[in-house]
Amino acid sequence: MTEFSLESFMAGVVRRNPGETEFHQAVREVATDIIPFEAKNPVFREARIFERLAEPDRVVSFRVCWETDRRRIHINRGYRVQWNNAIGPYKGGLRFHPSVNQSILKFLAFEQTFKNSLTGLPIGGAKGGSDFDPKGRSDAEIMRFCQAFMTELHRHIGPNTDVPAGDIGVGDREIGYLFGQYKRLQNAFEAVLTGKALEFGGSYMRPEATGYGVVYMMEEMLALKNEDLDGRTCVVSGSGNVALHCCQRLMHMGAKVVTLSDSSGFVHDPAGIDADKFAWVYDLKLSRRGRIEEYAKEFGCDFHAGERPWAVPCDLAYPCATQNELDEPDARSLVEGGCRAIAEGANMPSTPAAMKFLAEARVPHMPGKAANAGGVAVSGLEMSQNSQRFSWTRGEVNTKLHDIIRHIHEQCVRHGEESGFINYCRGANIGGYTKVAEAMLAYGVV
Ligand code: NDP
Ligand code: 2IT
Repeated sequence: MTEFSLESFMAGVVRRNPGETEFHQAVREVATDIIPFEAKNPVFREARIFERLAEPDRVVSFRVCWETDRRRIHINRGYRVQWNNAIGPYKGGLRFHPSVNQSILKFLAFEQTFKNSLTGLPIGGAKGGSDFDPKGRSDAEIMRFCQAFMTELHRHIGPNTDVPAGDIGVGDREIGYLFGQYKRLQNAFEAVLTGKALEFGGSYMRPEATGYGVVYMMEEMLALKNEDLDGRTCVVSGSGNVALHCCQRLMHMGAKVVTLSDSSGFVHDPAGIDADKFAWVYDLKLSRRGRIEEYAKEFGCDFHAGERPWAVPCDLAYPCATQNELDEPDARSLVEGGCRAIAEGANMPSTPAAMKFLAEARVPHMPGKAANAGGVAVSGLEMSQNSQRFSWTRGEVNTKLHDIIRHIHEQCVRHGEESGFINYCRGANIGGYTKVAEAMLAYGVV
């Protein structure tokens, strides 16, 4: 075997994917654990499995042309990155945000492959989206954009090929428009998207699944130390689907959530968010699409413009907004403020320096690919229900979600244990890799 080191491998990744910094970051983070793992498992190394996993099956990019209400023509770029379908049809969300580019979608599709494997369900990894900015757009504009986007995307997806869902900027409204257009183009009612409304094939618990799953995961992490959530002070970032359902479940469990944020800043409510405040902010963010600053005005607490919430003292932290929102100084502030565990609702919210600091400080830190897998897991359950043309009750889906999170936690513990500390990030990487690698080995050289 030729010499194969992390640095020589990464030099190749950087050369072949110039300028794609988020993608480099995600690959390096996984490679740091998988290259030594493959060295101990030469059958994978000889088949060059991880090197194959660092290349997507394909990247599709396309023009999306649409008209505003004032009949101005806009041109956006759409993408679908189909990373790996070794263990099931491509599966992963669609993100509509002005920052979307190929690097961000490649990092997300790569991560999704490991996450989906950890769920134990038969789903491969993908991600897609557009640099379209939904902020300030009317419902009619959103509809026209979604229809234009699906008019091209539909030829690349299918219930046994690739099943998209939501992510940043894509919620139930967008999934409705996207599904309506697919159905019209295909002349078939096929389960090609998840996150659908209950009336047309959606699953109970899908809206809640990601945020609730993050909290179920934290409960597993605490249970290992004979602790629970009751009375814990929690810092949450973001105020979208994931952050708000995380907040809701924490409230149910008797924990106190003291922050929420958006891209303009964060609110600090030392009294904690209660049921009435929660109902108000849920409507503000998910129906009225307002700014989090309005929460501070409504409830008379502080708004910190342009800042992130990590300096607020807490017991537990949940980054639920976006990638690289928690850097090393933030991690330091968290630990100094008393934070004793972190579960990530967002994908790759911690920078490499923050991850290193947290590992050295031995803070239990569950990475997004494990902690937020409840969302895609219930998407997988939505696919199962659609295949059966049947739906499970809320309680049935919730029990399955709980079991899946427990199973993911067990895998992370099994593969991440190191002298009295659990390196959850390593556990998630190795646990997620193994099933995909075994399947790829079985297929031969493809
Ligand atoms: P939403 O669009 O519902 O909410 C996104 C939230 O993050 C908003 O509060 C938004 O603020 C904030 N945000 C977005 N971009 C930035 C940015 N560049 N800087 C600061 N804040 C930002 O998305 P979701 O809640 O669905 O997604 C949040 C995270 O969770 C993402 O990382 C996503 O990939 C991940 N995730 C989502 C899953 C799902 O099922 N939806 C499943 C698993 C992971 P603003 O309104 O100002 O833009
Ligand atoms: O990052 C994610 O796991 C998601 N956005 C959800 C993907 C899905 O297919 O439900």
